[in-house]
Amino acid sequence: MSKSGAKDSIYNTPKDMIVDFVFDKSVAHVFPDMIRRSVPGYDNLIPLLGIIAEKFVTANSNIYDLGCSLGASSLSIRRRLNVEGCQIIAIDNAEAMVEQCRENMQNDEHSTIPVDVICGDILNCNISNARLAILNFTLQFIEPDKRLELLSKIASGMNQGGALILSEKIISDDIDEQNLIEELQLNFKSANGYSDLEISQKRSALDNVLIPDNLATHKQRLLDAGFSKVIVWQQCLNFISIIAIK
Ligand code: GEK
Repeated sequence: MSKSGAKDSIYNTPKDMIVDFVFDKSVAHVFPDMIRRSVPGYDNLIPLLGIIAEKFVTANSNIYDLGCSLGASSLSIRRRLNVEGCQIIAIDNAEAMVEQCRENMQNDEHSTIPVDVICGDILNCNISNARLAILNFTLQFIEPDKRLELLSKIASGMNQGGALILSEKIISDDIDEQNLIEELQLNFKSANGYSDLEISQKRSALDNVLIPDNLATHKQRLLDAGFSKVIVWQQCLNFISIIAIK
């Protein structure tokens, strides 16, 4: 994905002050490596998005990739899908991500499905004639009190029988479960070569930025937003992915 395939070493030296995490140029540069080494199950999940798309996308409909980063989800869908008249609308509000995402789409010769890569806030975008929407690890970065409104907008703009894929980091109310699963995720990061310093500095940077919900909150909010069926189709430690069907 990233042309360079660069290794994430953003937090490997001590920082005087940890500022809130932002999706800037330095993050875009190492993003594929960063997400793969931090999110258990990510490498398994991405190719399956194409398979899920085949099930839900019908001719002449829209597919939304919300918080697209470098376009991994869009590429997976685009490479798998063979349906007339569809288009993908990929949106991210980080300019550095959008720039690299556009380049990734241009370099992808596997599909003719058009992709419109837009730099913008998903809270302000229009959703219409959708058969598939993807929120792949993006809702967790949206202010909690705006999450229901966003999901309701997606459900309203979705055709009957269409689906939202929602992937998120989750927390558990059961303290033992939370501690165990979190420890295992940290071990996953260590096993992928992150030092204790990198793990703790990144964690502090994400503290106010990535705000996870528990699974029950996700399920109820999706139903409240207008989806009729909510199915967990992948869980890997504290990272889940849900299909919500309208
Ligand atoms: C993937 N989906 O590889 N509007 C638009 N974009 C936003 C907003 C917003 N309000 N808030 C955050 N973002 C991708 C991975 S990353 C997940 C998604 C992660 C964007 C932000 O700029 C970033 O690119 C993305 O959401 C989250 O499948 O870094 O853990």
